[in-house]
Amino acid sequence: MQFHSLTFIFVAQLFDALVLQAVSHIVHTTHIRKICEKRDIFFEPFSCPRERPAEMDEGPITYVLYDVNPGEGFNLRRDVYIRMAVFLQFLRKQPGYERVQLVLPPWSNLVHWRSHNIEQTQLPWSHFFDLPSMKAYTSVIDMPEFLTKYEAVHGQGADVVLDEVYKLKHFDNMFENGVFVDKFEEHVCPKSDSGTLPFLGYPNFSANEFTCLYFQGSAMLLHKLLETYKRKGMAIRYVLVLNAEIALHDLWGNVDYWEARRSMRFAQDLVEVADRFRWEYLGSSDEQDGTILPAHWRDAIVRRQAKGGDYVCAHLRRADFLYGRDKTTPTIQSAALQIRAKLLDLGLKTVFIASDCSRTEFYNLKNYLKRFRVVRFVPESYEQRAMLKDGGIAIVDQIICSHAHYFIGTYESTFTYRIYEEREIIGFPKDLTFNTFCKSEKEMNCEKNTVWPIVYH
Ligand SMILES: Nc1nc2c(ncn2[C@@H]2O[C@H](COP(=O)(O)OP(=O)(O)O)[C@@H](O)[C@H]2O)c(=O)[nH]1
Ligand SMILES: [Mg+2]
Repeated sequence: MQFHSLTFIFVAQLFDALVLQAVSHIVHTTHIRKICEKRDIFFEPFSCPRERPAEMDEGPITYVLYDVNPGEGFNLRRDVYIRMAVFLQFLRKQPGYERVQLVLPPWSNLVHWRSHNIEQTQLPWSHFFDLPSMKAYTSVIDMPEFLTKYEAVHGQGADVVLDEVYKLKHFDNMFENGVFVDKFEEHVCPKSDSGTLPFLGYPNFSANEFTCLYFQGSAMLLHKLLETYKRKGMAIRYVLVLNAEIALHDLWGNVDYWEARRSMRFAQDLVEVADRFRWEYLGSSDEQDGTILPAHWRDAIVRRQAKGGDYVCAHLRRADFLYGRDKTTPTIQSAALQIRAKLLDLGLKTVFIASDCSRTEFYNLKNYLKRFRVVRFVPESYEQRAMLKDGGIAIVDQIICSHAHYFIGTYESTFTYRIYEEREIIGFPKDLTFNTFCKSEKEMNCEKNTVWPIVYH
């Protein structure tokens, strides 16, 4: 009798254990994603595919991802990064955000990238920039690094589920009662803004909450936005801001701006290609030109003694500028005449042309400048083009222009503005940098680009 009841208890317990295991398995397999995503403290230890990293116990982490209007070019995107980086530096000092990380949006088939026979999708920032240098300014991570971190918590190959996505849009009336006040306001999302779009170009990204907002103000207003929608007890929070270009600079051109800007050094591979070209075709090197920079951007000091290589650089923006900005963009002939006048004035014989012009336009330009050397960077092989990509070729152009003795750029081109900044960082006298083409060589007093000189602490 006793033996039987013991057997019964044992069988019953075994049965219970099996049922429990089966149930927990069902919970495990069917709710694994949901539970892990919600980071439920009770279920997490036995439902999440990997152990919770120890670093998560040090306080909540917010990942701020962002993207820019798809039509925007490379150099405006660089400017949006500065707004976000300066904002992040501020945010890191706010309670609860000490461990915030900014995630860089990959570069994908930008409208101006016209080489269709090379692969240029989802390029990380490290392809163009020196990430360790950028990290020395603020907590910024490239997308591949983010994906690795995400998988470490949610399991290998896990789809990325963002907690919140905010799509920003301008208010219809920005100056209500004649004043511009910082504010944001929810509105009903138009059908085209549905949350199912591939975020950042990744089909496996989705969102728990998708909110459409009218937004006006500086990037600092994003702090209020994060606070407004914050939920209690989130160990990790994934937020994506779409159309981040709507958020403005807090103060454009102040010390914070320039610190973030100085940290954006170019990737070493690109610098090497540009340096080799400078040496071989322009006889220019940092030693000769007085353009050596300290190894770390933080060690730079105010200087304006850079001499530059013995050439003029002209950034001649064509393509869409010929339509959108035809009133301020010169013809090839007029640009040639303006370059010629400057070469004669400076007693120089060589001009380096950075341009998105066609081959015919370049041929014509050369014809107008027959007595001078007209040089342009073209990748030496298909392999080099495929390695650099269109974005890398543009950066090589920018580096070469940044080292010229004299620079002249295109009115209202952000490509030109980024070269101005680079030359300010290198330390050229202002008059060798802040020059702008006029529509015609006859009106030398045309409207010029704004001068934003560098400032240091
Ligand atoms: N390689 C090269 N590409 C250029 C040059 N100028 C413009 N582009 C291309 O055209 C794009 C222009 O867009 P963006 O960067 O927004 O500058 P913006 O439109 O001039 O303000 C660049 O990103 C390049 O892809 C140039 O001098 N050299
Ligand atoms: Mg543009």
